Order: sequence, then C-alpha cells, then structure tokens
Amino acid sequence: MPSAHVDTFAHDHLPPADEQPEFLFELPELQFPAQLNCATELLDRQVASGFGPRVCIQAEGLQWSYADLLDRANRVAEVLVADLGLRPGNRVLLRAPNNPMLAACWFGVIKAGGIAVATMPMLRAKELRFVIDKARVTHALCDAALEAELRAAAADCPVLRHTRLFNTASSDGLEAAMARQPGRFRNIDTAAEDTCILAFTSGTTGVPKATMHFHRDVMAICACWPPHVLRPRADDIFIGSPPLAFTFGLGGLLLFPMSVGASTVLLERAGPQSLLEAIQRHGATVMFTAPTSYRAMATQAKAEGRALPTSTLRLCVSAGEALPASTRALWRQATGIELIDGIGATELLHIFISADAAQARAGATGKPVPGYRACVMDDDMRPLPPGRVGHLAVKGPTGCRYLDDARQARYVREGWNLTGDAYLMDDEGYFHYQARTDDMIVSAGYNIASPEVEEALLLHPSVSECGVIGVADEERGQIVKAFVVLRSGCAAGPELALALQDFVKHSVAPYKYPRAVEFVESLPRTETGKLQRFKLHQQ
Ligand code: 3UK
Repeated sequence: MPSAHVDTFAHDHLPPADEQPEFLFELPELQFPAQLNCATELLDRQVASGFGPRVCIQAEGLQWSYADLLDRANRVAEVLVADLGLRPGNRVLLRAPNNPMLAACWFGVIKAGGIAVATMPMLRAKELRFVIDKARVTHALCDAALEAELRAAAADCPVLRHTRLFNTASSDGLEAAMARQPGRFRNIDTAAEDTCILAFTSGTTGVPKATMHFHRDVMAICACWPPHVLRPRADDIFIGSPPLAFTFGLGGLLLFPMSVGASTVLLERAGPQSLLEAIQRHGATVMFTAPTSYRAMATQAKAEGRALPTSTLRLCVSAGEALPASTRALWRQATGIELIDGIGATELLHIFISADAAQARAGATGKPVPGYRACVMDDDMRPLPPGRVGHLAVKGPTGCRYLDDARQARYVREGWNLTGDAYLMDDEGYFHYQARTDDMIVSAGYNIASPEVEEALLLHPSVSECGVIGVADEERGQIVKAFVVLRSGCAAGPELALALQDFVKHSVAPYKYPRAVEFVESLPRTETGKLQRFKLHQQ
C-alpha cells in the first residue's frame, strides 16, 4: 500500500469493503495515478505552470496571487510539521468564516499529508467536542475571532494537543510562527486513496456523520461537474455564500476556481444584501448560493422596483435544497440569468445531477453529470420505469464512506449511494426532485411531497417563505400542515389562511392542500440554508 499516512486512524475506520459503494472511473479524465496530492495539483502546479502572478483570492481590502497563497500554505505546513509535530494522517480541525487564511490553512494541512476537518463557524462547544472526539482531532487552526467556543470544547478533549490562532498579530499566533519559516515546503507524497478531508453532514436529523474523502475524490469532482456543466474560464471571478466547511462551498468557492486558474472572492458575511454589494464591488462572474438566497435577492429588488447590481454575473448556481420553479423564474426576471440547479451531497462530495442554463428545465434538477450514473429504484432496489417516484440511487467516481458508522449500510446498498431523496425520471432522462423520502406525507392513503405544496404556496403574492410537514391525524393518519412567513404588509388571519388553502387547491390536486396553516415570523434553517422540517415537527 503506497499510503503516506503514519497515523492510520482514517484507514482503520473506513467502512468494510462490502459496504462501500461501487466507484466508476469511466471518463478518460478520471484516470488517476496511484500517488496524488490534491494540493500539489490545485496549487503548486498552477504556480509551476505560470499562474503565480494571477489573482487567486480576493477578500475585504486584500488580494492574494496564486504565488501568495502557495507561500502562505507552505508556511502553514511548515508550522504544522516543524513546530506542532504533525504527522501524515493526523486530523486538523479548521474553524473560521470564509477568508483567505482559512484557504491557506486548508492547503497547508493537505500539503503536509494531514486530514482537514473544516467546521461550520456557528458550531458551539458541544458540537465541536463531538467533531473532535469523532475525528480524533490532534491539531486545530482557528480564527482568533472564533476562539471562545473552541477553547471551551478543547478543555474536555485531551486528544487535541495543539491549537494555533490566526488572523491575529499576537506573537504566539499562527502568522508569527509562519514568518519564522522559509516557505518552501515539499508536499507529502500521499496516495490517491489517502483520506484528505473529513466532512461532517449537517445533521438535519440525528447525530452528524463524518464522510471520508480521498485526494482522488477532490480531483474527481474538479474533473466532472465544472468542465461538463459549469464550464468556467480562467478570467472568471467566483463568489458566493456557502461556508468552506460545507462541501458545496469548498468546491464552488475554492477548488473549482483554482482548478481553472480563476479567482475567488471569500466573504465572511454573505447574506443576500452583502452578497449583492460584493458582486458589484468585485465584478463577480460566477455565483454559488442557496435557493432561498436567490429568492430573497430577487424579491427584494422587485419590491424596491430596482434592477439588481448583477451585470457582471454570467453563471449562477443553486444547490443545497430543491429549487422552486417560481424562484428560477424570479431570478431570470431580475437578472436575465437562467439558474444552474444541481443536487449534491456531502457523501458524494459535490454535484452529481445538474443542467446548464441551456438545458435547464423548470421543475427538474437535470441529468446525471458525466462520470456519474443515476437511477430511480423501488424499495427492493429494482429500477423503476420513467414517471414513477422512488429512491434516487447514484454511482460515480465519488461516494459514501462514513467514518466508523453503522448508518453506512443504509446509505449504500448493492453498490449504489441512496441519498434519501424521492425522485422521478421523465421520458427524456431528466430527474425531478419530489421530497426527502422522510418528508413524504401520507394522508388518507395519498402520497404528498412537502416541496410540491411549498412550491404551490410560494406562488401566492402574500407568501415570503413556507415549510410544509405532515402532522399526525386520527382520521387521515397524517394531514398536511403549512408554516407560512408572510411578506411585509400582509396581515395574518383566518381569512388569509382560507385564501391560501383555496389557492393551493386550484394549482395542485385538491387533496394536497394544507388542512392546517400556521403563520410564523421565520422558519428554522441550518447554516447551509436548509429548512429544518424536524424542528417544525417539534413546534
Ligand atoms: C438536498 C437538493 C434538491 C438533497 C450539497 C451541492 O446539499 C449538499 O449536501 P448535504 O449533504 O445535503 C444533501 C441533500 O440536500 N439537495 C441538495 N441539492 C439539492 N435537493 N435539489 C437540489 N439541487 O436532499 C440531498 O440529498 O448538505 C449540495 C454540493 C455539495 C453538497 N454537499
């Protein structure tokens, strides 16, 4: 085995061979050598091939060229190895909002053969403690602004031996230590199949799972969706909201721009308003954000009767949640741009079904990304014909490996990754999202997908946001219940509730209308923008 890992923790906790998904490497661009370090490929190689002086990372009042990022990443790797005793295979926790030093740390860890465990900035001590224990984290690099919760967690975590803070001028901070290093690190010659990241699932249900991804997986996602669907150019400027700790953000805002020598804008705050301002300030051309964020930007512009300052944008990507047809239309009306929808998952690292602007169909996610295969299965893993709703099953160069977790056997069956989504494929091979399989409501014998009712409600002019769940009902088993956030100026009350129910009955089959409607101030969402339906159940 050509592994470079001296610390074999990751290898020792891979799922058993018979529970792993089947991996496909059919495309010529997916033929990887046995030794591969993805930091070498994405960073050192870009500099070696002459991209050194080009702008790589932009942030508030700062620009780093590819050469600058390489220098920083080398120094981080040197500090980790020389000062902090990092050995290949050790896990390094990263904690920061999206900023240039987080990117430098990510590459520093990977160069040194470490395993990057990036965490959501909003995590509290209790959640960080879980991550540290589960991943047996030995080192942490943390933005000084987010120190408190990490310190609180580390106090009870003896495995975590070394923590360095960055974005600080302190003499014991990471930058001071980096300044004492030469900046000429020689990357560890890792195996293509050495784990380089542990990505935790967002945990919308249950205990978070740690997914394991190899150096090869990182290069595989760069070789599939970006060149075949997104088609970015070296002169593009990427921007967006997902945290780098979410693999949607890691790919869209760091790996993909770097894989083509483009530049990326990293924003510590990327709410709809900050995002719009930053697009204009940086002249961004490629954007990644969630459906709700597109909706908020478009409706705000419409309400204020002004055009969006998005004239430089040419490609806009939506992922993380189903994209309602109405949101796709609103964004097109506001900007003239057809959204690129894509479904991805932490388990598969990035997007595996998608459609570019020219192929996009309202209401469909798209077709399998080259390199991936997808099909819709019944409960017994038999493929269903077009038009039938079943379990989405996917195979490709990436796939699910949960670190030491019995739930592996539920996500992977007969070599297929089962994402937990109910989908149907139409006659033309387009995949249509229905619901999370656990969000299918069964009322009086009818199957009702929550998102379909949500989409119907979103078309009503009074509705800003909504979430639909099934609640227990004596007579019908479950009934459809809608939680509705109204647009400003709209008055909640029984009349509006009735009007909304009528409105839904007229746009979808009447049995799907929400028999209960509750008006709320806001909806519970994860940091990645996903609606937390389980919290609605608790309300
Ligand atoms: C849902 C979608 C409909 C779906 C992700 C792009 O979301 C990402 O990863 P997560 O592990 O969640 C996965 C689940 O989210 N979903 C994501 N995108 C869509 N549903 N249409 C979509 N376009 O239920 C899926 O199983 O948080 C997205 C890239 C990387 C990612 N990790």
